[in-house]
Amino acid sequence: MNIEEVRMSLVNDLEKVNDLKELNDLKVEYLGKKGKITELNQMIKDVPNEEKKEFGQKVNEIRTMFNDIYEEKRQAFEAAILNEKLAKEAIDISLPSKKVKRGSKHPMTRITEEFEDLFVSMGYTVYEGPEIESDENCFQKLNLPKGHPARDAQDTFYLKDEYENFLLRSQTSTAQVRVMEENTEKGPIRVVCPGKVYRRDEDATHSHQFMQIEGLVIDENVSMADLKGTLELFCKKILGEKTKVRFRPSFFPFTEPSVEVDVTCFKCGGKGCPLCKQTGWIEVLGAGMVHPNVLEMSGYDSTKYQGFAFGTGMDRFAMFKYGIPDIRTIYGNDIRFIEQFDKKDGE
Ligand code: 2NL
Repeated sequence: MNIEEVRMSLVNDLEKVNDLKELNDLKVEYLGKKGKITELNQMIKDVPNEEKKEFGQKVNEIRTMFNDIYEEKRQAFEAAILNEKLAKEAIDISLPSKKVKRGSKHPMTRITEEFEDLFVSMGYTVYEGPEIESDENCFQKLNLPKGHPARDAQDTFYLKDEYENFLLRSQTSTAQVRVMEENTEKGPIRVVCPGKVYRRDEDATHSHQFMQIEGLVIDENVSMADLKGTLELFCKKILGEKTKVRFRPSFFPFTEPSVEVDVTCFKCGGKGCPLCKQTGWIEVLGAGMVHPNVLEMSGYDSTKYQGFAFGTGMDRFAMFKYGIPDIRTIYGNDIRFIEQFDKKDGE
């Protein structure tokens, strides 16, 4: 082929190219070892001397022309490939998103956190013990030796065989016994122990499993006045500042003296209604000064230290606060029940 023929076929061939592969095949066809432009180059030596310069320039022109068109086409093909890939991988952000279902806090979790926050603000720490406990921690260390009649009221679920000395705790006082035992310095204590407890009970207001919170304060010069002040503040913060509180003498084996705490009915304000059985008062807490035997059994010198303790069922507070008529719904795990507490408490 002469120079003009190569130029014509080159323009023609490059025009018809469809993709990168065909383009690169053309490069071999023109610039490869036996390529058309390579052959023109080899012809230079046979051209008469006076024509060499012009011939050589033309061959160079053609090579530059090929390379320019080649480069232009290559970029166009690569851009097309990239665009196709981008189009294929594009994410349609205009699609409506799927709603993420958000869980909600269980009403007992809410009440527990509310109680914890209040006591933490008064300088208490929070301690949760295990739910399986020894007879010793559950009863003996709380002044309820084996055979004590008050054990019957708290009868719970014992484990079998080699674990028969273990039971599901019937009160959270067991955790407080652990706090006293673990305090090797036998120094002051301010702790609340929330958690699940178990009893042999089952009706609309009693469940075999429920939740308690108990508090324990041990220090020098702790008196009944501290107990009254603390519990009065507690009742007002949880049930409202208008709440009146009264203390009645009572009995618990682990406190002496012992009291029961009533508050003015938060439904009728003390006038009398079905909730307070027309008395105007509702019992909410048991409390007392820690029995010297209890202090001594956990290594405290009862001539130096005194303490007060209190306990209450948190389920009852949840039932009052949220108007839950049957305690069993709290533990029924029915999602329709739990969902009703969504976005309550100003969340
Ligand atoms: C109630 C009454 C009460 C206590 C719990 C307690 C704990 C220790 C020592 C002394 Cl370690 N006392 N706890 C004291 C009085 C009453 O609970 O009606 N609970 C639902």
